[in-house]
Amino acid sequence: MKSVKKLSIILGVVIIALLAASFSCSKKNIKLGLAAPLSGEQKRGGEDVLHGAQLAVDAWNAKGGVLGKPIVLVPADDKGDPDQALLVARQFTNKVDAVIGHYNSNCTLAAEPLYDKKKMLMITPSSTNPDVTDRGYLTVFRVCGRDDQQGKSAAKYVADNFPGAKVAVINDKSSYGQDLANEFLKNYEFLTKKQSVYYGTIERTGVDIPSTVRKLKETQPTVVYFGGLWPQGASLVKQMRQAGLMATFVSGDGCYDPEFIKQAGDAAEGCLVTFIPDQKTLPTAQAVVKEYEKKYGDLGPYSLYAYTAVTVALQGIKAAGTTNGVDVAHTLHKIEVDTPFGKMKFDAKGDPQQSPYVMWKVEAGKFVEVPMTPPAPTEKTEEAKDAK
Ligand code: ABU
Repeated sequence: MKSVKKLSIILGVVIIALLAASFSCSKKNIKLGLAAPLSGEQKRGGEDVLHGAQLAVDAWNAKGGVLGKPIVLVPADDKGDPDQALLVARQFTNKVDAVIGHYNSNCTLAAEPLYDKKKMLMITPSSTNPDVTDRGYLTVFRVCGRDDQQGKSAAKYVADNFPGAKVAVINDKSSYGQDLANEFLKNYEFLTKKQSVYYGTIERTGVDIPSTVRKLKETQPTVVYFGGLWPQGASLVKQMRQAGLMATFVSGDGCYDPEFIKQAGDAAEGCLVTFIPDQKTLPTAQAVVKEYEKKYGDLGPYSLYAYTAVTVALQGIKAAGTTNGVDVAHTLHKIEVDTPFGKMKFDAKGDPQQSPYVMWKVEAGKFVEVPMTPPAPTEKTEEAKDAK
């Protein structure tokens, strides 16, 4: 009797496995969901990643797809809103094989618990909030850097280049803006042993920017660090200048966008933002950049990252021989993927092992890369000098 029961359990397991295998074999194509703000004030950023992702899908399809099947990109507009992002995640569940996105950190953070529950592969091209991967979800990856890295780079730049500065810090209350501003401040205070003269927030609607500018004027900062995206960053610096506040405006990747310069106009001149070194000059990116520009025009800040996220997902699926999220995730932790940024390998959290940040400055209406100051000599170096 016992052995009959055992046999029926084994048979049941085999049938389920066969059904799952036949389902996966019967799928006509491999679907990648693409979640980004495709409408509203962040539409441009969303379209950048949509175009980058589509270009990568087209390149893979031209070579026969993956696992012998064509790849289809399924775009969904999360409007840059966490509630909408969760709805998109629900729509994607059991309908796509992996997710490229989300664009905003607050959207990624809202949606990723569901992807984790369903063990779906999710690769964000642009969400830089550390929690995205610090939460430890196996199937969650990102291909860009983190705000603890860029906040530290910005703090070092300000400490080195603006000695004796009076620093004010503003964030846009989003997971991205808040965390980036805090990372900047934490590192700035550590490096200079000085505190900020003002810490404030603004709404993403921008409704309270005038009152924030008034408060800033009262404290007369010489540097204003802003954690947030380009629409609010442009409004803030524009209104600061209109009010006669000439403090140097410093921000992060969220303001590294041609729209920031366009919307801020003359007020953008001299503004500083952290982002990666020039992507367009990377030898490994030349062919993709050329193809992108031919098809879609200027490369957006996160277009190449979206191309990379698709490449990583498909390379993982190919190497694992399956779309099963857990298997693909384990595979991605073992392999090295050829991307436009060069060979990409992931750490235990799902972050790329390398993601350098540099400072960019707006000069004559364009972002120009600023050489970062070389690291200060170590004590050992000083001793070595003394010994000579
Ligand atoms: N990294 C800036 C844009 C997206 C985000 O992290 O919210």
